Amino acid sequence: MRIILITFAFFIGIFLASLWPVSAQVVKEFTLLSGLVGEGANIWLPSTIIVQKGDEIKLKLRNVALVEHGFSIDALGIKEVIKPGETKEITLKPTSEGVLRYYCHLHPGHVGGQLLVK
Ligand SMILES: [Cu+2]
Repeated sequence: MRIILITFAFFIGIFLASLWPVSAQVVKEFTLLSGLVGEGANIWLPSTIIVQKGDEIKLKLRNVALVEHGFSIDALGIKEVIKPGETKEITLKPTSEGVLRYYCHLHPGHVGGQLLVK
């Protein structure tokens, strides 16, 4: 009887271990909007995003304006153009701490923001 219980417990343990995730890949997702605020000022919102270095990050860049806008992060070599009404997804993984500026490379007056990597 004792050997049956030990064998049963062994197989239950193997079954439970198979349910445990080997590596939980966490992707942090943010949606950024480009549009008009106030009297014709273009802006990327939110203006600050805070992440941890090494995080897998997905940015959904959504242009709700009537003209195309750019999205650039020079430090990561990112340079995208998003058409009106379009949502573009990019993924990145900052490997060092710092403040990475993001901005629209098409319009100098377009207010950008910063990606804070802690
Ligand atoms: Cu722009």
